[in-house]
Amino acid sequence: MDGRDMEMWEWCHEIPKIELHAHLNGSIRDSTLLELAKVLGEKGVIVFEDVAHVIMKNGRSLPECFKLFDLYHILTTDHETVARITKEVVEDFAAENVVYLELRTTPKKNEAKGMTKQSYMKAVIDGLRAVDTVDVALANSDSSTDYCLEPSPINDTQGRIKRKKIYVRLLLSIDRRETTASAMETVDLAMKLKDYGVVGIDLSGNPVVGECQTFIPALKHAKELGLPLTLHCAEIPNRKEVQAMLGIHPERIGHACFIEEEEWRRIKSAKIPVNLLASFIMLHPCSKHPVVLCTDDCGLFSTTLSNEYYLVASTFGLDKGQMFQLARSAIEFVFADNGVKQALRSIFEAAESNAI
Ligand code: 6MZ
Repeated sequence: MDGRDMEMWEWCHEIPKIELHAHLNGSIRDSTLLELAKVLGEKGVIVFEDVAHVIMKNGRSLPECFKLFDLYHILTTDHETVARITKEVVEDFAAENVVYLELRTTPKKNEAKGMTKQSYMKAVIDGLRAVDTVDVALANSDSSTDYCLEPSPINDTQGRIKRKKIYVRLLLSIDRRETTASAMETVDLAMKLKDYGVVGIDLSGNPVVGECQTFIPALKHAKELGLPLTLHCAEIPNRKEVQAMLGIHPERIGHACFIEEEEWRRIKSAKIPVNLLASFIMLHPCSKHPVVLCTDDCGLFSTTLSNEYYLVASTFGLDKGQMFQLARSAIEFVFADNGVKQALRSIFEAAESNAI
């Protein structure tokens, strides 16, 4: 990287950013995964050496990613670990100046560990409460049970009070492997947890698995309850499914790698925002269609949101003004309420004169 590239890389780190597509278990630090694998290796549950080199590998195919998720889920089966990874993931995003994070995760049942979907989510919320390197603004600001966790301030090296603040909202994911009943349970749980910052439903999982008629009823149920939807759409070619998904009018879609001309017309005329990673960018980031840059799985893909911004800036030759506008435009597509949107507008406004 030459000096100019380095300056742009640092600038991408410094500007405020909004992350709308991050999977909890895909965002775990490698160091944490290795530590968890070591413990399970010592207990004889896994062979540490086999797992360590899989964790550290770079450049994975999509099927390899889904094999790896099965491993991650073995490493993160208990409530304490779920709380720990949540805390770390939020702290990592805040450290690179993400000011609003919509973190998605699949509520999991694990009878052997006494885990229900609800207790899994309680562990996630406990993890958010345990964050101590930044202030976390949780829950909807207009809700009666709103709380903003503001631990006592810390000092920087010059003794000035300096704390970052991050707004965090949660999306509950339905895994494509689930039954309709299990998917319905997730939607009902999301409604129950609205006061704890749950703002919508995601559909994700291995795109070669599952049939849309299994999960469409649960997605429609979410719609009827007023929960916004963000769907993994067209990660592989599947025209029938793309049409069924567009038929339920999702608020956002992710990936959109294999979309036919006619479906693009529908997506564009309905102005459905698309979440993209730099390496899978299917639309020009400055096209009129709403695009939001995201990491998806920053642990799995060994990336950061700042890095995705840098890659887009260098690939498309965008200047700071265009990149800042790209970052700011994501405000309009967050699932949080207007109070949060307004707060985010102020954050970007305050940062603009320094940034450009
Ligand atoms: C589809 C993905 C995904 O929910 O256990 N997930 N689903 N496409 C992707 N692109 C690579 N990346 C992650 O986080 C991990 C789960 O998120 C979904 C998968 O279902 C994976 O098991 P949670 O926190």
